Amino acid sequence: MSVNANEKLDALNSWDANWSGLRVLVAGLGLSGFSAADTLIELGAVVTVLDGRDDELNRQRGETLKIVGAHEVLLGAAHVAHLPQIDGQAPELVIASPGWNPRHPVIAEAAEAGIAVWSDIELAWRVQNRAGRTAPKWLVITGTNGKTTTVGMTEAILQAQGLKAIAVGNVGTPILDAVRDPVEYDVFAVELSSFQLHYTHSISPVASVVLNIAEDHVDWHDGFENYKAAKAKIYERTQVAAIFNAEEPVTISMVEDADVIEGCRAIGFTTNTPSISMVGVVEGLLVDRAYLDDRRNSAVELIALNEISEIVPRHTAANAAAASALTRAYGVDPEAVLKGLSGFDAGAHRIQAVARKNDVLWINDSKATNPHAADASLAAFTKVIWIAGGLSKGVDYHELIAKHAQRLSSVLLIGTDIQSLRSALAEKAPEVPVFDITAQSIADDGTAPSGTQVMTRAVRKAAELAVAGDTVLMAPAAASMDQFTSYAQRGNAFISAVGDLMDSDSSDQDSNNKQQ
Ligand code: UMA
Repeated sequence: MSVNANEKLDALNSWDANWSGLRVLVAGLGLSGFSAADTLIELGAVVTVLDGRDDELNRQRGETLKIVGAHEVLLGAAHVAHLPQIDGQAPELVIASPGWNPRHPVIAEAAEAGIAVWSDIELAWRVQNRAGRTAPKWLVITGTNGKTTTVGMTEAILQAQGLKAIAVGNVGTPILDAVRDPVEYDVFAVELSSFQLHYTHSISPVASVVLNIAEDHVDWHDGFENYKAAKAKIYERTQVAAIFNAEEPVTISMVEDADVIEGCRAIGFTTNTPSISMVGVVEGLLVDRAYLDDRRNSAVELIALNEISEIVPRHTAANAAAASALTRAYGVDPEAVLKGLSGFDAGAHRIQAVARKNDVLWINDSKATNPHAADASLAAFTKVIWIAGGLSKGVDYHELIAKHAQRLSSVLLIGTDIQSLRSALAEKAPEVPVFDITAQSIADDGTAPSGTQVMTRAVRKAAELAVAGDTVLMAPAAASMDQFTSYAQRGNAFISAVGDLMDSDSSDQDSNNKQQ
């Protein structure tokens, strides 16, 4: 990119800047792409939208964007082989949706040509500055697991303080929708994925946190080191508190290496007794030793963990500590932390107890889409029939299996991409019976089963195997997209199969009773 082009983009740091005529390619017509394109059209840019999928939904979205003034909408595989031109010239800016990795030909060609590639988050950071409005403050959250829970807790605490706050970003609400909302928000609780961070370059949050780091999305980033580097970007330019996980040294070094704003403090969170400048847990109480003057000698009590929920696994306590550290950095009162966390509902598909019968507990943890998340839920139970497998995203399972082999009664494999899981089980847990439920569900004529059919069969098999004291845990350690449309659909398939099982058990019982 020429110096002039750079200067032009540098000047585009508010809603009121001159975006008019800027040639922008928006890569992706999903949630974030649609929102970015719509915003840029409103700003007067010349917007071409590109998506490899030419389906009904994208055609509808494309039509809508054309009506509001998109320059061109390009749909289908043929269009994504190369960087398209806009009005016969190269784009001046590319907005990349999170699903587009840096090796995608369109993104790679843009980078090669020196064209800036931004996330929708970067665009939001710039355009939130607007004459007559006060830009919201940002509290930003990333990590391999727990992001969505933590961002929800953060939002709940901020709202309990009486602030206008909203959870945005990877959690599902595109941040640009909130920026353009007539509501003038005081604070954004922003969940950032490693993909979004990769394409984000200038945000300066009030407080930032990396909750934890484990192997995930290695395919997208082309390696674990790149994934970590993307996560670490969250700490750059933090103003008040760069928050690390005191139990994960890698997050400490990320804070140490970050170029923060002068005066920014390093604050820890932990599920153990907190040192000075940390939020942590003492005798079942979440306490703050960071945001008080006399932190050498005292601590502020925030909430008893059992007021958050009935079962508080370690990672939930960690998420609550992180959310407290973020919001206290913004200046919320301890009472708001108590009120926000005690009213918080973690939602479905996260270590969700679905049924308990004959001393067998059925748990849906469909949100466990990688080994790190599955590790947390396996650790919460002693004797487990484990339903696992899906789209593995190139991760390695040996460590996870070695750690939990003792607690596995049997493993029921679902998913189509289970080779790495299967070989880790053979090597690290050779005694544990493994059933390939997907293979068993193939029809006589060779037709592949649906995800729901596989899940139903897995649940029935688990019922056959379960004895008193077992937990049937559906925590796949893999993404769902090979057999389902989302982790939610996978979780719902499990819940409904367990529900059917419970119903059929009770009707069996009814007919037995009648016969007697
Ligand atoms: N596409 C292509 N070619 C590609 C990749 C994608 O044409 O190589 C197209 C797709 O056909 C799709 C469009 O690009 O129509 C956009 O897809 P996208 O996958 O980038 O998704 P969005 O709909 O914009 O949603 C994204 C996040 N998706 C991903 O990170 C994959 C959503 O997080 C997020 O909620 C949303 O932006 C709003 O910010 C989802 C997610 O799975 C929930 N996140 C991962 C996670 O949490 O682990 C990171």
